[in-house]
Amino acid sequence: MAMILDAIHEPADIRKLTPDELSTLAMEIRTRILETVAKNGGHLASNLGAVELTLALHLAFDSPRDKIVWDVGHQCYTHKLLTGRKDRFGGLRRKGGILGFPCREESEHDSANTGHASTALSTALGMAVARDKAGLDHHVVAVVGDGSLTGGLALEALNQIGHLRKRLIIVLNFNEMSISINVGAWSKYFSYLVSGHRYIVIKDQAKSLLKKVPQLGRPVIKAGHALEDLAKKMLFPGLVFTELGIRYIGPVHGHNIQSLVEAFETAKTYDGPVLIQCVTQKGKGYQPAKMHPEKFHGAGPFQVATGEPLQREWGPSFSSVFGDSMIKIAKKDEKVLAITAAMGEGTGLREFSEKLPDRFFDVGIAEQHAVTFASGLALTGFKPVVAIYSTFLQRAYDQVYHDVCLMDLPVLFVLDRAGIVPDDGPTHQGVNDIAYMRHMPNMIVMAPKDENELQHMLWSAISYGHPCSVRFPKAKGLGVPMDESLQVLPLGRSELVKEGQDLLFAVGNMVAPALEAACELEKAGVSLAVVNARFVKPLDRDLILRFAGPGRTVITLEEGIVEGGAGSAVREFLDREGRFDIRFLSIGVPIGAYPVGKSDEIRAMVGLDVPGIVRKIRDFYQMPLPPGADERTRG
Ligand SMILES: Cc1ncc(C[n+]2csc(CCOP(=O)(O)OP(=O)(O)O)c2C)c(N)n1
Repeated sequence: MAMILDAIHEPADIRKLTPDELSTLAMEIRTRILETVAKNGGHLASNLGAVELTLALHLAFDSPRDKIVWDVGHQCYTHKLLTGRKDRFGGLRRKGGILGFPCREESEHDSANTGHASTALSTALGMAVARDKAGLDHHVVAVVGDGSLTGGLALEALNQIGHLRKRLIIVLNFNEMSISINVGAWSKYFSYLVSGHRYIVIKDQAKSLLKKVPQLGRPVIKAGHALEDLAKKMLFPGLVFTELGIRYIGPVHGHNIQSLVEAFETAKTYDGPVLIQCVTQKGKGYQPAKMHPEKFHGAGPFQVATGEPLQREWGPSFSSVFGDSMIKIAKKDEKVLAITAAMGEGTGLREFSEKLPDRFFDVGIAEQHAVTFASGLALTGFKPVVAIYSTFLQRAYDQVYHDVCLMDLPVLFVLDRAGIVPDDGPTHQGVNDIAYMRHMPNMIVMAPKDENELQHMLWSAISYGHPCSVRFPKAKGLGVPMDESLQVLPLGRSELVKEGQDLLFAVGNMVAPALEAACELEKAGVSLAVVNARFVKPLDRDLILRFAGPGRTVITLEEGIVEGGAGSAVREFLDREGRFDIRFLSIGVPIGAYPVGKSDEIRAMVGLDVPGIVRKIRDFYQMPLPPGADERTRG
């Protein structure tokens, strides 16, 4: 059957449609998103909630002339379908396919590459200032969720937006959710604006009051922004945005295309910043996602009929081992508290939050605040555990340095999604944390080789009494037996996993492939001792020196960037010790090589799978390839 979506090649095509056709198109888009995400995984609930909003944006604005800036960008699937990427949509988040986030290399309609939250307002303001400097007149529209508006960066932008008063349109996609229920005073305020009886009633009263003024009447209500503003100001002295210098329109029904377009058209007439609060529902149109928006925020493949995941997870993930260990640890030490920045579910802390609600803090999408909040707790005797994905903690670099490490405070940073991250593309790769953590003063940097070691590392970190970081990948554990009781690992001591002549010093999840590679290389006459580093800082100096005799080879292996990473740490140490007569190879992720795909596909692409590691080491030893070797092992 012919679909309306088939005839949509660019945003202008939707402007020819009747209201009924637009409603049908919205349904078709929902079906396309649902079917694709059910196969490939992705951000389902947010995208289902933003279909009408995106259609209305492309009806009211003229992209790419007008700039639409998506915050996070996880809700951009409809935008991708409308802007010439419908035929590539089946390859969403797949190797060689299109990204699940805006990407300038894909389309001129994507005005910025994004993936991290709370950036849109700053980017949009920069664009508005640049537009005015160039004497141009297009619109700049930032689309931001109520979750992302809790981020400090967004609030900093609001501060300058209210100050500069540039012509800028902020579309607030309000659904009362971040990934889980949105938290905090902001979120309460938005809810008040929408459902607060007082607002609706007073707004209606204001309108009828205005209508009753004989000289003014209905036309003036539409045109008389100034008067309405005056009335609003008188009636709503607490209207935060208006008082900041940003006009407020709303609340608008976020699934009614006509209401949305009307609001956007009104906003276009303003000569200054304006915020439109659009009320949407996450998961709209698909019952399982509506019922469990947090489960379908970022979902793996699932059955459309039931919403049940296609791949059953066998065995615990590192995240769930972290969550379970935290409950154990909190029972042993009452000073331990858990902090997350809007990622309670993803970091495995949900059960902790239910069992120990008084010891759990979700601060919203506010990584910087999470760290300094932890600092305050640590300064007064608590032992906070800050669980943040590796890529998102980048944002709090200075807080880790200034508020925790310089004061040598006992804060534990638990970096989930460290190393190669599947599906989400460059913005989500967790490859920088070893480099950004190891030069922090007083910081202990650790990575477990398996899930059993993870629980001991967490407990050790609590016992050391210094800033610590523990990193692990988005992956299931190796299925090793779990010890009942928690042990404190000797600080700065590595573990020799396999004897050998030269040293292969592997970090965290690279220990298992290192062992496999070493066994493979053994057959080719290369004898490598495999060491589980455990600590990138402090390094196990004695062990490294044992292998660093003249003419010997030291190889490091980590799932992080080479520059500044664990390999750099070992190399710098050997240099300081004057061991210049060794051969040294550092294997890691090349900077900027962050393709999209499954973790194993990305590892193969950057040479961090077993054949890739074997190839690199064999090349290093300049050994000829054995006959019939896997093609991928050729240089
Ligand atoms: C700095 C940062 N922290 C955390 C995340 C993970 N994250 C992605 S979307 C999201 C929730 C966003 O909520 P909101 O902006 O309200 O959008 P919604 O999905 O509700 O439409 C979070 C926490 C991120 N992308 N960036």
